[in-house]
Order: sequence, then structure tokens, then C-alpha cells
Amino acid sequence: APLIQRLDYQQPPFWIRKVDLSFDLDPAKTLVTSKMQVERNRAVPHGPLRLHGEELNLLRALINGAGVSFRQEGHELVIDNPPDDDFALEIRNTIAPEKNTALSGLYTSGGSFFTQCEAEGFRRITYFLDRPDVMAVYTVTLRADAAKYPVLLSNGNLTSSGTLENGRHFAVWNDPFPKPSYLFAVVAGDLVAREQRVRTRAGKDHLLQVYVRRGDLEKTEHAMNSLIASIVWDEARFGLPLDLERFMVVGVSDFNMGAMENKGLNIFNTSALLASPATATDADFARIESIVAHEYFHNWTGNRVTCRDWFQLSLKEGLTVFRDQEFSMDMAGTSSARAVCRIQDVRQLRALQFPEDSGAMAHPVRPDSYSEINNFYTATVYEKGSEVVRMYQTLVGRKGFEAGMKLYFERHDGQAVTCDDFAAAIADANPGSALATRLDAFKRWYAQAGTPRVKAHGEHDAAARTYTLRLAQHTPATPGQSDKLPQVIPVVMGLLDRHGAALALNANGDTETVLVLDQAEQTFVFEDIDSEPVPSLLRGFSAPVVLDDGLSDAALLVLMRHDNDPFNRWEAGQRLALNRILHALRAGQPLQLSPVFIDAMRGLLNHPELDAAFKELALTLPGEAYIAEQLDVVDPQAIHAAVMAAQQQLAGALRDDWAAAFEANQIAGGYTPDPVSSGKRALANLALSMLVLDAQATGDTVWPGKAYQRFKDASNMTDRLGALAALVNAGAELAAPALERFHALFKDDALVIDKWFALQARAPESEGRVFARAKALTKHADFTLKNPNRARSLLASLCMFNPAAFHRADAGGYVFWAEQVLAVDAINPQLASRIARAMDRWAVLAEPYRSAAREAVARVAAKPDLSTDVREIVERALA
Ligand code: DPP
Ligand code: ZN
Repeated sequence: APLIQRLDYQQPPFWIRKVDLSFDLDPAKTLVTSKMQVERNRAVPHGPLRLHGEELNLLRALINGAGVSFRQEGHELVIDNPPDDDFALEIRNTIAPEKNTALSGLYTSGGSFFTQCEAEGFRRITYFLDRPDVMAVYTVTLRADAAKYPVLLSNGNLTSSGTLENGRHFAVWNDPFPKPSYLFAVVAGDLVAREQRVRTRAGKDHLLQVYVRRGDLEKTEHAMNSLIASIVWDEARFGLPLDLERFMVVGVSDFNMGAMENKGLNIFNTSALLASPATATDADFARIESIVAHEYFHNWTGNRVTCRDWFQLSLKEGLTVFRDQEFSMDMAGTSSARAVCRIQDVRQLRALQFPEDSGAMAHPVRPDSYSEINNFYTATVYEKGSEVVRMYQTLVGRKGFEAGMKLYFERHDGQAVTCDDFAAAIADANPGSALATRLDAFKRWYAQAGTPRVKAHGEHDAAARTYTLRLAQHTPATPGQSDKLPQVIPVVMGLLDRHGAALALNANGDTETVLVLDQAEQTFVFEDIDSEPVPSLLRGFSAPVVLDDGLSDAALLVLMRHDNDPFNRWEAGQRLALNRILHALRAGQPLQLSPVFIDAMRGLLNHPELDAAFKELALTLPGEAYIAEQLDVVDPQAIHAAVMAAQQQLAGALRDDWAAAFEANQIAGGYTPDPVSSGKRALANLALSMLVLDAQATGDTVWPGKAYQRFKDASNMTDRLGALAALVNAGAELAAPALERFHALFKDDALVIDKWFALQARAPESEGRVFARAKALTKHADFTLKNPNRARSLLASLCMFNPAAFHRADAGGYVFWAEQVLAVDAINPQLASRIARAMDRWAVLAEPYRSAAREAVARVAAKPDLSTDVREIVERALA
């Protein structure tokens, strides 16, 4: 497949302004008729009309009602001599939705019809200029069997509906907003809806609907509440109202992504929509709230203002992730609960995006080339993209950022634009700001891949009473980018004295400031500093960088106990643990936690004021992927052994404290997923898992028994799964009967069975048992590669999230990976290429893993009929 280059962008030679689409829906053979108003784009040279189309059966093409000569060239339909004036183009084609296992375009799931058009699925429905800068007004007529498909939905407003002959019926939808084809959607099936009418600030009434399969209706309340909260928030925070009379959300069980922001008709993976206390965890409730918000927020950041081309994907995704993160923080409320959100987001960024940024798929937030755009819906485009937006806000302030957003919509509403347009709007709204004066340099965040390293070194001059902080930065080379320029890095910081008191940084008495590091090296001098301070740098994780401040354990302890920035307080504890683990790994010695560290952890766990949610985060050791990121050569088995040893020691040393924490964090009364309750459940579950782990080592049977009892009696999924995980992760004997019972209890709930698979595939490896079990589970009657959630629950869990089970000296994990990637690729290339990415970082592995991993990637790459998706991933891995 050709490599598409960002700099090759050209405007389309034609515009399609209006489309009348009609569908005669049938699973085996759906007839699509498309009538388009086409006009020549006079801004570019005269040329043929080339329409995209894949897997289509063309019946006829007419221009202004008359037959026209055309040819098919690869995935394009070429009309060499279209009229010079505006013309009507009519295409008729058929498609086979039930054969569409790729889940891109129009497909069937559970007997209903759904679409997924982003990024390039519309061309699998009909021939079109399937690119985001071609925006049209759509009128859609759906015809289908009335009994099988009583609900017929598309974007916008329902303008008419009625019955037809032979038991069929129809519905006509009109979307008044011009939109790119990737936002087109159709749903037809036997669905039911939760409905709610709301009135927005402007006094307009809107109908909100959440459509799901019969039987799932009671699991939609949380999604509806999240949608209403999102509407209220976007009006309050950014002045952005709901612009449609009707806003629909639909759940589907077979879906490649989390959800899709189609105009007025969001389509959701049921895993990102359905929740009840009995079947969904606190984490699920939080994820659903944030994804419902994310898709809703896209209505402005993505739909009203969309992307000119797919290289600009982060324009809408980074910005919308930023918006959903801010929303979740505002919903969480207290400053401590906000910090918990922030810590979780950063943990996610470091676990997923940092490795991406240092592996074979490293790419800038605005990539320069791709062969398959679906491969670039990445942690870099989304999560790092969101960090870039957060840095704008840090540099211009919250008010300044809101003004910038306002200007962005004033300038670009209804347009398809670029990341440069966004940057210009924020800067122009804030002339003279730290952003506007460095805009070109700041935009390197879009252009340069790789995670910058920031080195900090402070020196106190007792005689001069000054503290000089030297900051230096360096961005490592990434594929195709050997030399990097300095980035603009906002470093939010403060200084503490050795007793933990915040020091004044300037004559105004400020105790926190933003340093802007925009050179390779810079020094900052603070006056009137009496004694050697402890620097608290990069507060709130103010930039997506790796910070090396060389702080001693003693200094980290000061931050951990006293920093009033909760993020850095958490970070100090993580750093203490990380230092121990890295020291052991580098020295090749067994890990031994120090008494000082254990005491500090005990102090946190028993702290009278800290929230349970914060304690849970602080007492959770750094993840294996993040530890691997700190090492030049990665031995996944050694990392796993060190983490297991640390966990075992923390479990044993704090035995009584864990027991007290477990008891103290029980909740009386009904389930609510609020931050305080979910924090308590999280800490109780962590305590329980530590207690069961410790019991395994000491031979005690009380805590495993208690865990089993709690598993049986739990009144919500968070507690039930927490207890089950405690047993499974510790390798307790009671794990087997508990797993069996769990399966029997939930065998009819696919989303819960996904958890059952994932839990087993993610369990800490011990003597190859987890790998063997995961392999065996591929033969389980409930396992299938056709459902993305199910396939991921086992394959991604094992290959991407369980390094010690996956990276085996006998290369069994890699053989398994290759088989599964090839098997999935034949069904669903997008899904296959996600799993293929488990090998992104083969080159940093220690031997024997490294050679065996490379060989497995090469074996997959040698297959001649790989999808473009998987081919791009394996070829980048080998490059
Ligand atoms: N559905 C994906 C998202 O919302 C792609 N737009 O991020
Ligand atoms: Zn999105």
C-alpha cells in the first residue's frame, strides 16, 4: 500500500455539497442509492473525478440522469470527463453487511444493522469522496422489514416515516449540518430506548435517547446521566450548547473502538455504555462517564469544526480527550478527587504512550505519513495530544484558554481545519502570552516524536541566599527523526524547606510558579532562600516528559509527606519504589525494600486525612511496563520477579495495617459510584489482595477464606471482582472454584464474561501457569475472535498487558501471538493490527527474548496476504 504523506495534501478537485442516500436494508444484499450534487473546485487544476470505493458491487453510475463511462482503478472509480458545471451524480451499488466482519462500513451485529465510518468506512458503503474536507448535507431514506428492524435511525432529524408493501417500512432523516462522510451513521434493528427531555440554557428543548437491545434498558441510566452532565458542563465551561433537537446514543456489542461521535447518532461499544452495580465496576462507571462525555464533546470539537485531513486527527482527538479529562475532574469535585483523576490519566499515559513514543511506532502527535490511518488512533494522538492541549492552558491560563477556544469557533465553525489553525486561535486570543511569544517553538510538540528528558540540578548558595535551578532537556531520536530541537516545556514548580514548608519564590510571596523551559539548557535563580530547599518540579505533571531531578530518598520523603501538590506527593512515593526496583535490577540483586520506605508507606496507609482513593494509588507499586521504560535492556522476567518481591514484602510488612484498612473501608448501604465510595472500595480491594498474597506466603487460610466469602456475598461487581482478583492473582486454591462460580453466575452477560477472560489472562505469571491457562482459554466455548471485546479480553490482556506471561524463554508467547494475529487479520484487520502492536518494543528486549521476538515478527511479515493494517505495523517493527 502506498505511504500517504502529510505534505502531499491537496484540496479535492470536486466538492459534494448534498447527498440523498437510500438503503434497502437486507443482511445479505443491501441496495444503496446515492444521489450527489457535485461541483468542480475551481481552486485546483481540472482533473478526473476519482471516487473511493471498497468491497462494493457497482450496479450503475449516471451523470445528470444519463449513463457515463467510467473505469475502476484499484479502490477508485474514475470518471475521466465529468461536466464542467455542477452536476448530479447517481450511483447504485450493493453491499453484504452480514459478511462484513471487519466492522467498518455497514455491518450486522446481533441481527441489527450498524455503521462505523471513521476513518474510511464510508467507502465500504458507497462510492464517495471519502475524506474529511468534503462536507455535505445528507438526507437518508431507510427501508427495511418492519418486524425485524422496527427502529430505523440516521443522523439529524426524522422528517417522515411510514409503512411499505410486503411488511416493510421506511424512515427519512435529514441532517441540516454539512458533515464529512466519516460522521455518517445508520442503525436499524429491534432496539428500545431510554428517553429524557432536557431544556438548555438558551431555553431550547431537546430529546435525548439511549438505544440498546431489549433487556439492557436498566443498564442505561448511568449513560443517560453522564450525557446530561456533559451537556450542562460544555455550556457552563465553554459556552458550547447542544445544537440538535435530538441526540441519540446507540449500543452495539461488536465494535472496534470505544465509541463513535457520528453527528446526532453516537454509536457505542456496549462496554462503554452499559452499567449496573451488579455487572460493572467503579472503573467501568468512570470510563462510561468519560466516553459518553468525550463523544458528546466531539459535537463541537470534531463535528462543528472538523479535520482537514487525517494527519490532523489530534486536532479533534487530543482536544476532546483534554475536554473529557477536565470534565471528569470537575465531576469528581474535591481537589483530592481531581488529583486522583490526574494521577490515573498520567499513569495511563506513561503505561501506554511513553512506550509507544520509544518504540517502533513512535510518531509525532501530527504524524507525517501513514499507509493505514486506522493505525494512528494511538495513545500519542489521543493522550499525548491531550497533554499538548493542557500545556496551552498552562501557558495562557484557564481564562486565556477559554478565550482561545471562543476565537477558534468564531473563526472555524463549519470548517475542516488543521492543528496550526487551533494553535493560531489560542495564541491570537492571548497576545504577549508565554505561548504567543514562542508559538513556532511550541508547535514542535506536533512535529517531534519521542518523550523529552528533562534533567534538573539545583544549587544553594548559603552566602548569597540564592537557589539556582539548572534545567536541561533532550529528546531522544525516534524512527525517521534523528535530531530534535528544544521543546517548550512548562515546568510548574515550588520549593519546600527540609521540614516541608512551602517557600516564597519571589517578592510577591508566591509559592508556586511556571518556569518555561524553551532552550536546551536554562538556569532560574530564586532569591532569599535561607537553606537548601527541596524542589517540587513538574507539579500536576505539567508536561509529558521524563524528569530526572536526582533527588535523594530523603528529599523524596519530604515531598511524599509534605508537598501540597498531590500529584507530586504521589509521584515521590512512586519514585522511591522505582529507585529500589531499578537498583535491584541494575545490580542483578534480589529486591529488598528499605525500612524507611516501608515506614513511609505505612504512614500513608494510616494517614488520618488522606482520601482512600489517593492512598490506593500511592500504595500501588509502579507497573511493569513503566519500569521497563526506565531500562535500556528489558528483561520482563526480572522486572516481574522484582515487582512480585516488592509486593510480597509490602504485603507482609504492613499486614496489620492492611487488615485495619480493609475493615475501615467497608461501606454500609447501597452502591453509588461516587469518588469517595469508589476510593474506599479500591483501597479495601487493594488491602484484601495484599492480605491474600501474604496469606499464600505464610500458609494462613483465614484471608483467602474471607476473600471467597466476600466474593460470594458481594452486592456489587467492584467488590466481587476485587475479591476474585485477590484469589486469582495470589494463586490461591480457592481461585478455581471462585472462577467457576463467577462464570456460572454471569454466563449470559457478555461484558462480564469479558472480565472473566481478562482477569485470567492478566494474572501475575507463575511458572508458566498463566500462559498455559490463557492458551487453553482460546478453546473455551465462549471464546471467539469475531467479537473485538472478547478477542481483546484474552489476546490483548495476555500479549500486551502481561509481559511476564507473554515473554517466555521458550518463545511460546511469540508463536501464540503470530498465530492469533494472522487468524484475526483474516476476520478484522483493525483488531489484528492492535494486537500486532504487542511487539512494538522487541528491540529493547534482553536475549533470548529479543531474537525470538524478531523472528516471530519477521514470520508474520513474510505472509503475502496481510492486511495493510498489520503490514504497516510489522514492517515498522522490522525497519
Ligand atoms: N470514536 C473515536 C473517538 O471518539 C474516534 N473518533 O475517539
Ligand atoms: Zn474521540
